[in-house]
Amino acid sequence: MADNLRKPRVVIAGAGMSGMFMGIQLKRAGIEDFTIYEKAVEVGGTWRENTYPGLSCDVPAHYYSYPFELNPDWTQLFAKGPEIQKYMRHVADKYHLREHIEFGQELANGEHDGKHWQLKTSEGKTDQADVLVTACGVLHHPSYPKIPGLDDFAGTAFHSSRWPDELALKDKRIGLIGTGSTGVQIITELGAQGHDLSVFQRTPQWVFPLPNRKYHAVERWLLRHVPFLNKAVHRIHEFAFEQFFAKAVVHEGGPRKLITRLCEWNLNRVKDPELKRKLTPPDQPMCKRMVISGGFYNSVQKGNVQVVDTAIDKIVPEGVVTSDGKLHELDVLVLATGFKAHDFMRPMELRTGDGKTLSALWGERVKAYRSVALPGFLNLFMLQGPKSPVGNFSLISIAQTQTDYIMDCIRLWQKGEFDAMAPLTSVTDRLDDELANSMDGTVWVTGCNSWYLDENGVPDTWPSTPARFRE
Ligand code: N01
Repeated sequence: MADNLRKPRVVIAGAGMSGMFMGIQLKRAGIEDFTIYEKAVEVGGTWRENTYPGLSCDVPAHYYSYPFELNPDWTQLFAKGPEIQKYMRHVADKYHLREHIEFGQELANGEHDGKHWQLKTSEGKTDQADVLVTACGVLHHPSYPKIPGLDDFAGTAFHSSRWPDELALKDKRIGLIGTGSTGVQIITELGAQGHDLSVFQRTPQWVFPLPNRKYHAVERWLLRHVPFLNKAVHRIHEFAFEQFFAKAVVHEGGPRKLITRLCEWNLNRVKDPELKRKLTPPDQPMCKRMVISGGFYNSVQKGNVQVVDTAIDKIVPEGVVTSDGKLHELDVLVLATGFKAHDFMRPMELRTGDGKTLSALWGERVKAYRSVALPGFLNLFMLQGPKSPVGNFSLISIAQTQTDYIMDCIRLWQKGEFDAMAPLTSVTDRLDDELANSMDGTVWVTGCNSWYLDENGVPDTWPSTPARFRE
């Protein structure tokens, strides 16, 4: 780093995929004065926290990879959770991130005093920073269903992201609430293993039939040894994803029609008309987050899986009672009921020098300047913030675009071109309104309830192409 450049002190909240990306970007720019505060005792975020059976990524592994650390050894098209977590730990080690991470410290609050961020963790540690970057993830606050009697259940009940270590399932009667991506992954795995499983489904979802192909040893050898092949495969996956899924969600047209036909074809593989009726969604494919699974319909057609589409009335110590009065006796109850997707870095409390708080700013609705910054909050940047393209493309490529943008800002700070920056309220509001008013034609507003929608029913997503987002 040139000697005449200022040296920033940067604090990052969260050592998941995005926080690690930010740390590596800083190191690549020669900035070593940074700390990542991580509430847990290991890196990986989502991939550390979720350990349920069947956990895998719904983005192809060769695309869900850091572009500077492509992995020729992915074993499957959609990598399983433990394999991704191993990759995250490898990246943290290889890029010497651990020496910058304070584990077991959750950043709880911060105030900008006009010059610096004054920060405090829940554990009482204090710190100071020129730049604060929040990288707390999108889907990390479990959403618990409000069902009467849930606390009275005498068996073991837990949220899908809190799967108990060494839970024995043999000969247990298992119930599962929720049929989003998580529920479908668990059902597919437990169903295939022959467990006695009752699935409590409120709304059926479309399932895109992409089998999770295993890579042959020869393919992995070629990726390891043929120059540039790994990079080419990454680019091909990126291209395919961006031209197909990313376009289909924001424009009506060929890709959306093709995806719809493939989902319908997949559903037609269900032979029993009553089961097919239960599994037929009332909305368009991709209005909710597309579930990708090659094995779900096989699992639910096995005799050990029962799909219950009668509404849940209450939970009693013995199990789940549905509105027809039937008691479904259970030993284990899995709540695959999703996440509070619009909390972002909250409950962290951030405060501007003139006393404005994050809770007040986001009181009516969450908003951000171009997904990364907030009016009044000097030198604060967010990764995966409001209106990030979480419905359009891989979170790693979003993190790449956002960390590039933040690094551009930090470079200007280093050159002394500003001391503190924040977007204007008027510009933030105008851009946010423009995005909110550009959702016509996207699939997210075609009539369904999903975690993409904010508390006002507006998609908290990016209504255009990846290229436009980067631009
Ligand atoms: O959560 P969801 P998820 N009574 O919100 C049901 C990502 N992910 O954890 O549709 C009964 O999608 C609810 O029913 P309904 C992926 O982006 C990524 O499955 O609201 N049911 C729905 O069926 C995904 O989209 C990977 O009517 C209740 C389900 O619970 C996101 O995580 C792997 C209920 C919630 O579905 C979230 O998926 C897995 C109630 N009271 C997941 N409350 C990766 O690849 C809720 N439901 C990274």
